[in-house]
Amino acid sequence: MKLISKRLCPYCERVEIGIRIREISTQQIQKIFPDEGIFPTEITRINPQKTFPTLLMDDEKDGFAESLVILQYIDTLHSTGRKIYGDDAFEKAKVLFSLETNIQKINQKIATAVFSFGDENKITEAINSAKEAFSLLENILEQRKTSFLGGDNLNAEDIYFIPFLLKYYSMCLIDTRFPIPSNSSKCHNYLFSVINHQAIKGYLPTFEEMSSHILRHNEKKRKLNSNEKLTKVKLYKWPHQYDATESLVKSEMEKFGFTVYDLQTIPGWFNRDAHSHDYDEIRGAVSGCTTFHFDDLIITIEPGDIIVIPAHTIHKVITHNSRPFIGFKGNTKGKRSVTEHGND
Ligand SMILES: N[C@@H](CCC(=O)N[C@@H](CS)C(=O)NCC(=O)O)C(=O)O
Repeated sequence: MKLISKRLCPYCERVEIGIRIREISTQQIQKIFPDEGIFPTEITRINPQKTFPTLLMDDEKDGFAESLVILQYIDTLHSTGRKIYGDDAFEKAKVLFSLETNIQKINQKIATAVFSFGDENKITEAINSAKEAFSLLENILEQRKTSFLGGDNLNAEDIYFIPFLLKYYSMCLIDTRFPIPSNSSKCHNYLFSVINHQAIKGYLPTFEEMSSHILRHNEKKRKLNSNEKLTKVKLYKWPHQYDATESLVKSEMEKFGFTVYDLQTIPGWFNRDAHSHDYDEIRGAVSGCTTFHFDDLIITIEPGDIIVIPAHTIHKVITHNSRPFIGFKGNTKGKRSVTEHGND
């Protein structure tokens, strides 16, 4: 069989841990990491959700997905390792019962903290969620008095949330506002036993690898958000059937509620490096043409055009012709301030 996986994916890590505990050989299940983490189109018929992990049968014509379903399936395979859902139907039912109730709840809370990382609007919710998860986990460990949730070894209950727990701890290396259970807590001992377990140590990515992945992921998210801002750059074309003049452009701009403070002439072939302002900026063209270059958007303005650029939007201004450009500048504050961003 083939397990279609993705690096640093907590759902794939669940299956990875399961495979190690069950001692499933690479002949039985071979792990495949498609290039660039792109889901292979030839198997979308098998898993239209296109999620990792997906398990492909030997003939590669059939298969299924969902980490928890795959975990249950590998528990039925013939192999030397311990079962992860227990040895009989009663044990399995108890594990499933615990998963459906306590464990799912703990995982949801840890996952909330992990997935909201980097979003300042969600920081309080994320911190509270983590605290609640640790208090639930502490209670269960206290009641069961075992090293792991099902006894002396990892079972499906631990596997369910360990990948998320490890991601949480790697996040704490980056942002110290997130709570970590105290050294004397059961949660702390639990984590220590988990990271030293033979199915985990050396197999899952290290905290450092995970935290640098989280940082890269956040950087992508931040860029996406700033692109969203770019789509908010607005261009208003001259609405009249007579030519724009200095005073007409100024009064048109003032209709937007901006203070227009500067009539500027820039020479032909002008080239202004990347910069941004901490206020929404308005520009109105009186004569000539110039061009605003945003990360993924280029806008040329001609006489009468008005452009509104949201605060913190990085842009360059380039005149792609030899003629001077005359235009007004304004903002809601009435005074200018600028942040340079060089050529990056
Ligand atoms: N409920 C699914 C969730 C799987 C999932 O969301 N995987 C993520 C990767 S961590 C995914 O495939 N995302 C789409 C993608 O990466 O293209 C499971 O337990 O397997």
